[in-house]
Amino acid sequence: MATNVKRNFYIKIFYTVMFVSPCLLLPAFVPLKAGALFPLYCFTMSSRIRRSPDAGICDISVTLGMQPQFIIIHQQVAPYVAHIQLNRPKELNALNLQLMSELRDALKALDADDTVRAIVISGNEKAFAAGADIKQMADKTAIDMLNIDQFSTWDAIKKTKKPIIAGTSGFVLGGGCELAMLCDMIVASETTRFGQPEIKLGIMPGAGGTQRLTRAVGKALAMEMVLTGRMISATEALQAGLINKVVPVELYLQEAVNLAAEIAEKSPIAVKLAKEAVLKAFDTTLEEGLHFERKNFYLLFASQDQQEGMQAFIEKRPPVFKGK
Ligand code: CO8
Repeated sequence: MATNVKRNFYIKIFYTVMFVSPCLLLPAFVPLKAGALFPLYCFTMSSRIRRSPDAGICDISVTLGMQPQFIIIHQQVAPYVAHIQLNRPKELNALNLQLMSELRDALKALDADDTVRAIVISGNEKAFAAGADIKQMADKTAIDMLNIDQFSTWDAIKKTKKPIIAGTSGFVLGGGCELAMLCDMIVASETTRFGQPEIKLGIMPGAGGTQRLTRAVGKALAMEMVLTGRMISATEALQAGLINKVVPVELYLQEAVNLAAEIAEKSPIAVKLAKEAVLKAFDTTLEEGLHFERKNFYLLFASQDQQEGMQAFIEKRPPVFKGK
């Protein structure tokens, strides 16, 4: 216990130095409104790290077995909401193998954590992620790529059962766009640019870009983006159905957290089964999808949350969902 208190004290000092000092210098270099708010947000979030409502201290690095290098995990940024921040700012959060492994491990740990019901993934104001790490891939042969098998990491991320909201700003390109589309919803700042520029590198999307983008925005726009590499604005992405909302840059992260928090108030079992059913729509026939939906619907009548939700409605009070 004493060790925990001491450790949390050092963590606070660390985050204060890391985030508040740059905050004091930032107004000299960038417009005040967004630049000053982000470090402030990080500081606020860091003070909540490792805290959870039910379980007291929750140390994700213990679960992970190591301290991640390229992501930061903020616990309880809102009740039952965790936030994973991609953190290779100098490289515009280019997704190298280690970052993707850390993201996979963090998502697996949060998926198994009862104090987490929804997850936000963000980058920073300049970039959610500018794609897979080109420098790491440049000298690889086809057989190297096959043996590295990085898509098994993506497949593992896809298995996350809890809802994931991408909070995006700046560049969302290539593998970055594919990662955002792997999330369940996207809240974008008005400065966000989405694109699949792989064609300019002599390759093509490989982590779902041709499939998920086409399903989201339709053949015409997907074909144009994939074959020309043209980026689209957040407004165009909203009109095309790729994202959920566009907000001013200083609000995108908070809005993503708000959306996650709204979902986290609901029954986690119902949310999990509903997410599964919606995703089923992408890889099955209507008939099979309806059948799948019905099974999940029946299953929820075995939960205490169903009884609580309906009883609370009848008694005109807010429900208290326990995920049981
Ligand atoms: N990989 C590696 N480094 C990158 C990447 C990247 N994708 N993007 C940016 N960087 C680095 C730059 O090299 C630069 O580093 P340095 O300072 O050492 O030179 C730093 O980030 C800043 O970048 P810029 O100076 O270029 O910043 P600008 O603001 O001038 O330009 C752009 C920003 C337009 C985003 C530009 O950086 C760019 O075009 N980046 C590449 C975008 C791209 O092509 N993305 C697709 C990559 S391929 C891909 O994602 C395939 C996915 C396959 C499936 C996933 C498997 C894992």
